[in-house]
Amino acid sequence: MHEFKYANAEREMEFYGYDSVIKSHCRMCHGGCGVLVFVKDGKVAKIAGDQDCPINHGTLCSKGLASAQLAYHPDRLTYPVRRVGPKLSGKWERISWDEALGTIAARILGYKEKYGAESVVFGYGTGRENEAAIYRIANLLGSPNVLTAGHFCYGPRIATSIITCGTNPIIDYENFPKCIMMWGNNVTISNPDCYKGEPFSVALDAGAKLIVIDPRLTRPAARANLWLQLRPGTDAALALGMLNVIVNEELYDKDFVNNYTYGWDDFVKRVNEYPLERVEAITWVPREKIREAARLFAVTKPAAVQWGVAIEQQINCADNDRLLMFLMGLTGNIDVPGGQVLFKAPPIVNVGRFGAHDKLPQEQAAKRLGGERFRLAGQFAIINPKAVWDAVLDEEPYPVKMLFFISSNPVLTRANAREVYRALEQVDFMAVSDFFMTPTAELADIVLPASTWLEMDYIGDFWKRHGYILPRRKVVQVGECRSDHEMLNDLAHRIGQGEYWWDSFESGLDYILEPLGITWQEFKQIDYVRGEVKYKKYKEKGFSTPTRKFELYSTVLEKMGYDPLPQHREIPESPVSTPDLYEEYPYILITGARQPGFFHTENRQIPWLRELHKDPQVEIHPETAAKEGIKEGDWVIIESPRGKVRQRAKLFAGIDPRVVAAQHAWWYPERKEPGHGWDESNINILTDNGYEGCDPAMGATNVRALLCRIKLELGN
Ligand SMILES: Nc1nc2c(c(=O)[nH]1)N[C@H]1C(S)=C(S)[C@@H](COP(=O)(O)OP(=O)(O)OC[C@H]3O[C@@H](n4cnc5c(=O)[nH]c(N)nc54)[C@H](O)[C@@H]3O)O[C@H]1N2
Ligand SMILES: Nc1nc2c(c(=O)[nH]1)N[C@H]1C(S)=C(S)[C@@H](COP(=O)(O)OP(=O)(O)OC[C@H]3O[C@@H](n4cnc5c(=O)[nH]c(N)nc54)[C@H](O)[C@@H]3O)O[C@H]1N2
Ligand code: SF4
Ligand SMILES: [Mo]
Repeated sequence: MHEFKYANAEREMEFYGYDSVIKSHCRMCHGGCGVLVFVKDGKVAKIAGDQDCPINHGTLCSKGLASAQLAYHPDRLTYPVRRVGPKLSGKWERISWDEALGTIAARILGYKEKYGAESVVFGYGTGRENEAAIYRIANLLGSPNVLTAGHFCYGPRIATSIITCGTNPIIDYENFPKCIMMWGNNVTISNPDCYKGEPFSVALDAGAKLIVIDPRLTRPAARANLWLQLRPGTDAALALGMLNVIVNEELYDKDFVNNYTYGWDDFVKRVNEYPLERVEAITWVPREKIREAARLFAVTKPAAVQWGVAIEQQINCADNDRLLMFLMGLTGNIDVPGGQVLFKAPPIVNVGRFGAHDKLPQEQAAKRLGGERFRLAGQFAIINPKAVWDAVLDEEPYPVKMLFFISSNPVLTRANAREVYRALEQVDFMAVSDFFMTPTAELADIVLPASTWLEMDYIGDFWKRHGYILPRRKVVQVGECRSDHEMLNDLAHRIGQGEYWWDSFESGLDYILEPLGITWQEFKQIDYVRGEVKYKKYKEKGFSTPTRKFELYSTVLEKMGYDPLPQHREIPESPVSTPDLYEEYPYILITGARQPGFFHTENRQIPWLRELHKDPQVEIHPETAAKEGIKEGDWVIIESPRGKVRQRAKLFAGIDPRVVAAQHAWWYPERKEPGHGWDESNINILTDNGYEGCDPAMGATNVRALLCRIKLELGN
């Protein structure tokens, strides 16, 4: 048994009669928190935070604590099933893994033969740590089409940081930033990607100044030195305004600018197109506040930008990401202690190499759906979801015949949900791997039961950029559930990829660890491995970009035919771009701000977590509510030109009266009829996915700022 620091562990073991305690790493969200899992009679009895873990230092969130309620949920799928009868008939029969994977393999090979490998689309959800195996099977098959949330989540941060400075700059909380600018993010709730809320809170307690850029008064905004309540979707203009101040007041790091950047003069011309009067008019933020924020951020060292997904789910996605990197770079905060570090991963086979991207033939890569339109995305193997729905529904530019979703619920999480639903109803064959029979899984032909994090061995945080890898250790087995990696390893053998896979997936873990010189069994014995920590690496080698400089003027975007400098584009549906529509739909709708107990569509059936959020809620300013005759708790109809849904009013003075904020990903697993009310409160019924409204380089769909109207539901 491992040595562990947990004050009550031994007493609890004795008092409750636990049989064992196993160290592992949670993955109820993007994962990473160290846990101690107490086991009794072969079942998980309790989960506690591991104080030795450098990621969470013993803290856990509600989702991590409730993990066992997911693992042992009575509705959980514990064996493979095949649909009998038409879609939504609700009739399923139990089949063996052999039959399930045999059928899926035969379909894959059949479609490949008849329509080409590109007619088979794999899809995965966010950060479930199965992407390396999914890309591996797709690339070896010859399909360039892996559908993810990468067009509007995290993928843009990776793509834009690679073309700007070589990798994603991660905040060095260990060395205490003295100023944090939290931008379109709420890390203490979301704990996303490479970040957890705990080190952020510790940095604030240690005295860091805080600037928050958010249209809503979040908890961090309430304790911030400055809160900039911008008009949703105007982040690019705001960042350009701040950069204008930093440039014209000469608050930038001159050594960095002179020696390590590319395109300064052009960049200065561009920021001068954004004087603060113009920026104030676009963003609704008073110019004095913009100036104050720019100064505070630029003069306090070290400083860091805690950025989030809100800046990516917009038409200015890639430019927003680059602008925030410019704020980090020009103030001298890249690769310095307490700033934003280009961390090195431990020497392992990384996600990209494991994903076998080099095995995808060029002529197949050229067929990537949407790759010609969204060229930056295409280069990073990311596709826009609408391109998949079009290929299913209209067979344009070629037919897609099979969808295989492994940890994704696109009926609720992708824009224009009715179109998504139509595509899933119509596709020739669909397989899903999930924990539950979700509204997406219900449209499948075969559904496979997936293991939770408590039921698998894996290398946690293997895809992240913070420099750590952590062993996730299998604690229990539930039914016939299999991890996605084991399932794909088996499937790969059945479609002729055996030579690239392993007899058992444990050897796949050994393969990942090979460059480190250890095996999985050895890795399992240690707490974590961290890559070498070194600052200012660019001083020796430059940045890993075509010019070896920090690219303010992007030579990569220029080559792809895009504007090499960032700009503000007005969002497609707004008081400015569609004034007539604004008369009919007089509020700006933002969607998806995270809730602590849920992870997108997940956890609405988990008792402790549903207790935290019983119904979907839409935040409305009290003045707006009064104008519309809406009271706290009323059911409200929210409507956009695409459709309408219902959520409950939450009166909230921390939002601008011209803006409302609805929750995303709602369905009702407690309702037993097929569909589980998937279209009743699902905000993606309202969002649009038209190509014109997407970011031109990344194909990011705009789900953060659209127009809507609200009214009291009759019968309240
Ligand atoms: N309107 C609006 N829409 C949004 C957003 C928004 O802010 N607003 N946010 C978007 C963002 S950022 C993202 S990343 C996407 C997320 O979109 P998705 O990743 O599609 O999110 P989920 O709907 O949670 O889908 C995960 C499904 O996989 C299952 N699952 C969980 N873990 C595993 C596993 O290990 N293996 C398998 N096989 N199944 C598993 C869960 O039960 C669930 O049904 O949603 C996006 N949609
Ligand atoms: N509990 C929980 N945790 C999660 C998730 C979850 O569903 N539940 N999802 C995970 C995923 S996949 C992701 S991507 C992350 C996302 O996590 P974060 O990056 O923290 O993003 P959100 O909470 O979606 O939004 C952050 C803030 O952006 C604000 N915002 C909305 N529109 C705009 C805008 O136009 N500009 C600016 N500047 N701000 C705006 C919202 O008001 C909100 O407070 O969370 C991850 N963690
Ligand atoms: S933040 Fe994520 S990894 Fe940490 S306990 Fe919560 S769900 Fe688990
Ligand atoms: Mo995401």
